[in-house]
Amino acid sequence: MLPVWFVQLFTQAKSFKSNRIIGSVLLNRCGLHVARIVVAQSIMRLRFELLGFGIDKQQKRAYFRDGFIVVKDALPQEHFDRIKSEVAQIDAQVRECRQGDTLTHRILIDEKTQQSLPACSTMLQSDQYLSLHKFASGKNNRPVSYIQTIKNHFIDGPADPQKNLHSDTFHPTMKSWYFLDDCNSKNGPFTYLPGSQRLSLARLKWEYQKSITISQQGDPYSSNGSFRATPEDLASMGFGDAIGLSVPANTLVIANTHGFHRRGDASDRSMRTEIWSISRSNPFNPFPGIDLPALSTLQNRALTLYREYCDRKALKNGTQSSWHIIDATNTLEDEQTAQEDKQAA
Ligand SMILES: O=C(O)CCC(=O)C(=O)O
Ligand SMILES: [Fe+2]
Repeated sequence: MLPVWFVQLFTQAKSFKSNRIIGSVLLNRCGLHVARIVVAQSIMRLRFELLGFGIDKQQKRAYFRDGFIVVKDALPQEHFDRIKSEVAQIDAQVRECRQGDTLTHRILIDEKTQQSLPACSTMLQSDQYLSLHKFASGKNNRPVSYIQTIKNHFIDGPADPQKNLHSDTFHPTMKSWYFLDDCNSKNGPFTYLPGSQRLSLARLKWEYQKSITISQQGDPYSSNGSFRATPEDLASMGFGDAIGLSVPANTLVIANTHGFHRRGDASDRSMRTEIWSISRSNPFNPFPGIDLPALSTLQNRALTLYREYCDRKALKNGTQSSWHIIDATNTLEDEQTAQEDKQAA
């Protein structure tokens, strides 16, 4: 595996467990992890600049300063209403992931699904949506988008691991949430530590120490390359508090999830639905790519095939894949119960 592991050093590969070079104590003592961060960050900065032409100056400044952009009233009310109603009526394949006591449901918005979501497609294909996402991801291609519903406290289990402050990857990377519901402390607002996407000496020192610890033994999420940070870690890096983005529906939040973030605590058994997009690419490649819609179709197809492969593999082992298909009628029942709970309260 050595040659494969070596080549992976120049990609977004981040697992300290499955790549023994990335997870080497000795090499991380020599600064391998930190070197990857610094090089990736420099190259991505160049790509942000390349794709930043024509982006509103204030949005650009906010993204570089804070690590996220908030666009309130992102669409005219009537367009928002149409998206909300077509999402409520969609009949498509739903996949579920169970993490702690939270259920996450996703519907991939591929070319086929888009046909039932005309208002949503108009947004996803609009110049405004695309140019902001291309800039924020440093990638000159469309993100992968889903209808995503987060269901807090819907199952018995330990605390939701997404509610611990973490950085998704060692390199800048983008996720966005176009909220179809109001977000607040009841249903867990997206929470971000402003400025934590920027490199500082203190951050690099923390990354250095963490990379050595994780190479020996770490929690499963950190070992997979999504470093978890404790309050003491944050204090050592000189950070204040993360802020919960309590925002009304029809708000678009775009974030660099290399910065520390988490799903905010939800006081209630509650849900939130959003059009969720993700765009990741090799941070060592200085070229932002070319925008061919065919590439996007291919990307969605590859994702579907990968999920199906995971389903078959899990089935062989008598288990369910981590993103397994569910019967969506249950989803409606869940929603009804949550609605009833809310009314009763
Ligand atoms: O759902 C959220 O608010 C954030 C979850 C998260 O950490 C992520 O999607 O990377
Ligand atoms: Fe995350």
